[in-house]
Amino acid sequence: MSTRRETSPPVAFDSSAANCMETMRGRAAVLLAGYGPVCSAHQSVLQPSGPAAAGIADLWWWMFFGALAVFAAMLFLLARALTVSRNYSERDIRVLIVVAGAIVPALLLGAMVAVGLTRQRNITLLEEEKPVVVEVLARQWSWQFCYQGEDARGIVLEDVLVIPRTRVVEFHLRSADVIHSFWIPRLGGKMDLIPGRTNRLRLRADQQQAGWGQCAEFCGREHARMRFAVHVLEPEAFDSWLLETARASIACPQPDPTMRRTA
Ligand SMILES: [Cu+2]
Repeated sequence: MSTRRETSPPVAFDSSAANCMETMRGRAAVLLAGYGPVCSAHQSVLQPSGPAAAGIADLWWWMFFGALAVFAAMLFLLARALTVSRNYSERDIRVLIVVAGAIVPALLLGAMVAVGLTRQRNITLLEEEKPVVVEVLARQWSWQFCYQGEDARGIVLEDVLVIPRTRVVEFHLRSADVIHSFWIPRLGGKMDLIPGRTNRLRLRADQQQAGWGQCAEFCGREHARMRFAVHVLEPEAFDSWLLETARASIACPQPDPTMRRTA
């Protein structure tokens, strides 16, 4: 029995995103000239649509402004060293080395770790219960999503992911050939799919615009096109979609160990 039994998504593709993708494929120069801001929103980590991505974006801004402050301080010290002539004592030099070389970096790195730890719960979502479970099978160069659970029997989507808003989704990630990386920039961090292993990743969408997912590990010549649309439905609409779409139970697609790898 064939395990490749795909199901149509419940809503049409986001046309602005689709237009953007076409633009990106054929018109790199035009993209650079002005289409960038329009397209970038679909895969921007700085426009988070869920708590994991928000935690990562927060961390990114802290690091950005921290690095900016250090850069400004270094420029100030450099300008001062070039313009002010002064003889430093042995003690001044030791103090400078200890303060600028040990104490300040330790404080900055400590602050980064503290910010990271406070965001950890939101990024991993491990404490949330009863997630929707989706088996993900990646192969050169497409994605298959197989929904788990009584209400989701037989639902398999290809290159389209449908998830409920405000509910945690746990992805079980496997690869049929080479190493890929599962990444929905507006929902959270990336996770590798490694042949022979199953990795787990939890994400939650709090907004309906979640953009596109993308393979984030170079996996062959069509790697750049290995992406998928993400549709976020209201929880009730998602449950209705499951009920309407569920079919007779079939097994989720499995990696084929004899499958040839393509460069
Ligand atoms: Cu890939």
